Amino acid sequence: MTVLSDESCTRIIHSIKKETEVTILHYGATVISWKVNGVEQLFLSSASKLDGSRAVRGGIPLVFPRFGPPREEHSETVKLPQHGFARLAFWEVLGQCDDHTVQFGLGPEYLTKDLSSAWPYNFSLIYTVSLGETHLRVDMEVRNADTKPFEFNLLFHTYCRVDDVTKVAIKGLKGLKYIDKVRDDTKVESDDQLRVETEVDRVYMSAPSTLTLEDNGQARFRFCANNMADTVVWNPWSTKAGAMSDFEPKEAYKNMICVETGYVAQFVKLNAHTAWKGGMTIEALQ
Ligand code: TA6
Repeated sequence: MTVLSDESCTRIIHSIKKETEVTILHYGATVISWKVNGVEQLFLSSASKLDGSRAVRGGIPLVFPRFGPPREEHSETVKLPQHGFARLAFWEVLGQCDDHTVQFGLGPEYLTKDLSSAWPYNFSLIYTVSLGETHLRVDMEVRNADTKPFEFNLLFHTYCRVDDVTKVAIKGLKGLKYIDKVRDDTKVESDDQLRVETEVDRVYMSAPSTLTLEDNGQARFRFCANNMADTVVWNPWSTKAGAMSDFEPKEAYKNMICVETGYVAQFVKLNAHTAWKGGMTIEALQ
């Protein structure tokens, strides 16, 4: 493997598997590209800002310490912006752990004053990105270095690239309770496979550790979660994609679907001077 870093990005390039590499933008520690055999696996909007002026629209933005918009009922995180601050900060490159793994770090000292005062805890995040022949593994360690407990959500907000979202089937969700954010309702999934024919924004709770995504009848991705509780599935469809200034080309909602592994329906409570770890592996099956 080769690891190349400049001021803005780190790239891990596979030494044997041709044209297989991952690129991580230091802003947000956002994976912005993952190629297997030269084929891009992730969606990245062509209008996405990569200069640190706003969160990246695509790749794998990191959601921490809260998921979704601020809510009055959770006073600890009510002052934070939507999806928290992890995707809005410049992370430190901690270095290479082995020849295919790089670690990034974030603590309060890397946040703007506004963000650190909105969530005034002493914490550190260690984010590990590891490239395999056909898989990408991401792991997060959350350390509470404070004298009091804190609560957090964490989510790998993964924008998968697909040929045709109307031909996608996500398997493994049957029987799970989910929050339907489009209909503002809670239901139980009755179908063997989730198909996307309109806007979808759902939080599946207590999701199994393995899910698969088929594209046009072919197995395309396998997601394996480690110590994560929930899976979010999101496609904005035409109207919402049209309303997002950083979503381009507008028709590209047909070529993406977010399958997001995380801990979002509940907060993880982390006691003082303890740590928590969770992660996800995505395997490209074609
Ligand atoms: O993970 C799904 C979601 O929470 C949706 O509700 C949707 O709005 C999306 O994330 C994108 O959020 P963003 O803040 O990146 O525009």
